Amino acid sequence: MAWGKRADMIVHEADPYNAEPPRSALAGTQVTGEDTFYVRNHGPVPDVDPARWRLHVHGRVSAPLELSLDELTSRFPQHELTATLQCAGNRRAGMAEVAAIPGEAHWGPGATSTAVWTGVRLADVLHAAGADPGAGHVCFEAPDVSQSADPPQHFGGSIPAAKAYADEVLLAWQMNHAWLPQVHGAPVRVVVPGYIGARSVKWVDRITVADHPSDNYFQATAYRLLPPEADPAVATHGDGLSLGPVALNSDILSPDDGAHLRGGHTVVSGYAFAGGDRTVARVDVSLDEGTSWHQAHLTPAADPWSWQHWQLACDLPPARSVTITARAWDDTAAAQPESAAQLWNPKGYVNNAWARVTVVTDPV
Ligand SMILES: Nc1nc2c(c(=O)[nH]1)N[C@H]1C(S)=C(S)[C@@H](COP(=O)(O)O)O[C@H]1N2
Ligand SMILES: [Mo]
Repeated sequence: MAWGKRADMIVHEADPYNAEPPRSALAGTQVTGEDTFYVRNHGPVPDVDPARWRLHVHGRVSAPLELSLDELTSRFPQHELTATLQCAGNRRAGMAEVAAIPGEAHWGPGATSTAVWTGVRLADVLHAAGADPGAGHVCFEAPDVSQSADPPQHFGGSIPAAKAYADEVLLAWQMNHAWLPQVHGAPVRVVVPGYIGARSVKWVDRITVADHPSDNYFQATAYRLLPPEADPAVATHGDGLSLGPVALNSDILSPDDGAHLRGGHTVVSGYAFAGGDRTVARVDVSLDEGTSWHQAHLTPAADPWSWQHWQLACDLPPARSVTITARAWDDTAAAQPESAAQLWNPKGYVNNAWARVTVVTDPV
C-alpha cells in the first residue's frame, strides 16, 4: 500500500499522495494509527536524509542557528502531547454540493486525525537563537516544491509570535511514539495544535523570525477565505481572510452515509473539535433534520489540543430513509452554522456546517 496506509484509504490524488481514511476508520479511536492518519501534500514527498538535515533559524535573531537532528533532540527538553490536525479543506465535499469548486479535491470528513507528537518546544529553539521578542511572526519553510503554487515554490507558512511561543507548538520527530513517517514530514515537522493543518509544516528546514507573515504562496494567497463572488484565478497576495485557528467543527463517523441498517437501537458517533483555545462544550444530534435535538455523550478529551469523540444511542424508525444531523457547541456558546450554502467560498475552505448522513432502515 502507498506510504504504509490502509487499503481502504480514499485516495484523492496518487502523486502527490493525498488521501483520507473512511469515516468508519476514524470512529471510536482517540488516537489515529499511522496507517490511517490523513495525508495532505502540495508537492512530491521529499526524501530527506536525517544525517544531512539541518534546521536553520534566522531572521530577527541575535544568534542564528544551524541545528543537526542530534543537536535538536539532545539540546532541548522533550515534550509530548496529543493533538488533532485538521485541514482547512476538511469536508469540502459538502461545499462542492452547493456549487462547483474547480481544481480542489472533494475531501470528506476524514481530512482530520489525531496523534501523539514528541519533540521540542519551538519557543525553546527561538530563545536559543535569541529571537527578538518584538518580531510578530515566525515563518517556516520546507524543501518540497509545489507546482500548484503560483509561481511554483517551496511549501511554507507562518504563525503569529504569540502562538509560536506557546507551550503546545512543537518541532516533532515522533508520531505515536515512532519515528515520524516520511509522508508525515520526517525527520522533523512543525506541529501547531489548534491551527489549520497547513501551518504544521512537514520536513521543516528553515525558520525565519520576521516582522510580517510569510509571503509564501500557501500563507499569502492560498488558505485564505475569499468572498463567494471572488475569482480564485485572479486572487493575489493578501486577498481574503488569512486562516489560522481552526473553526468549531464536527462530523458523524458512524453510521456511514448511505448505510442500510436494521433500524431500532443504533449508536450514532462522531468527532467534534474546536480550534484556537476553545473547547467543545456540547454535541446535539437530531433525527428530524433539526426540529428536535438529543444531547450526545462527550468523551473527555485526551488532551486540550485533541478532538473529542461523542456517542448517542437512539432508536431509528423502520422502513425509512432517515437523515441524522449533528452540531457542536463550543465554550463561547457558538454553534456550527446550519448549511454549507451560507459558507460557500471559491476554494471550499472551512465547511463547518451541521453534519448530516442519510441511512435507510429495513422494514420490520
Ligand atoms: N512541507 C509541507 N508541509 C505541509 C504540507 C505540504 O504540502 N508540504 N501540507 C500541509 C497541509 S495543507 C496539511 S492539512 C498538513 C497535513 O499533514 P499530514 O499530511 O501529516 O496529515 O500538512 C501541512 N504541512
Ligand atoms: Mo491542509
